[in-house]
Amino acid sequence: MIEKPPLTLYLAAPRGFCAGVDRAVKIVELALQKWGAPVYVRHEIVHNRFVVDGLRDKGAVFVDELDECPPDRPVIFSAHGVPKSVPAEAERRNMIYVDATCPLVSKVHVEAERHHAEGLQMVMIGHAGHPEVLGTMGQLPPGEVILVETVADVTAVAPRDPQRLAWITQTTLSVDDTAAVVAALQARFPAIVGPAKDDICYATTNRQAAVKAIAPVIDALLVIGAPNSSNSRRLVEVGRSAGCAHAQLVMRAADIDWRALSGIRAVGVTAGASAPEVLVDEVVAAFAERHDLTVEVVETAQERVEFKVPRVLREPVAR
Ligand code: 0JX
Ligand code: SF4
Repeated sequence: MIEKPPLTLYLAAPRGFCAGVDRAVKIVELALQKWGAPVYVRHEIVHNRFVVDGLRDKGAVFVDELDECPPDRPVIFSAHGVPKSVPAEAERRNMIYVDATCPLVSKVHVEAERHHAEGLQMVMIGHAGHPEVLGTMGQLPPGEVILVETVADVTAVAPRDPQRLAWITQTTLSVDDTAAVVAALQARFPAIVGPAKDDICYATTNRQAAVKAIAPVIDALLVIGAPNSSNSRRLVEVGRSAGCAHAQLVMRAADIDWRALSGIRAVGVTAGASAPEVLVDEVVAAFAERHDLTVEVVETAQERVEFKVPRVLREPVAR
């Protein structure tokens, strides 16, 4: 029998589902129980094909825009948030809708509205075209929020009044890259106001810290997550910046580039906030097939955050 090469697999903790994702998935499941299929969902409820396919099998129908939904079926808005125009349109069409926006994204929406009410224009740090950015910027009239992605973008910011400015962020950014953009904004606009640190959520922060903790001892990092998942992609970048040159984003075990991993002695595994634990199990099992595997869990924080589902889904089904 050929001996399997030894490998230590460092499993980052926390990893995978955050409280906002957990709630969003539950909302779709409860809506299907309450109203039956089909229930429409505007945008992928979270950025994970495995989760989306599972809900589709139960009767969810995923659409890009509200006008693809019939007015007589319930519609759910994804965890990433929506511009104000979306619930407004659902109300105009008399639709039943449930907003699965993560409460930590909604908190940024409220913060943006508060700055606006005080007459401040905003700079949002985020990724152009991402649904959360479209949703947050869409809380306010056009021109009220200026988007910057990088330190270099700060040079081009041309506010109405540099004395009346605030900054906000997307919740899933790189903690370190964001700190650099904030510093550039503060240097250019000393009067700018903002949150105590940033708007990056606890889950994003914790998952990045866990990757930093394992990066020095691993030869390669696998991040389980989708290519359109912002927080998952940031984990790959964080791994690389923390010294792990080989970092792969994989949707599941079948995507692993085994050739790139040949000869390694230690691998790190983590999962983005939208990746279910079953895909982590699958990846660990794939390593166990090829290696004499030792699994070490490296826990850098414990998470006890939970969010309630909206009241309409906590009420008993009318018979
Ligand atoms: O692309 P994101 O990281 O914002 O979304 P994803 O992967 O669906 O993660 C969970 C939802 C996060 C909202 O903040
Ligand atoms: Fe909410 Fe953070 Fe999860 Fe996004 S990543 S859904 S902001 S907890």
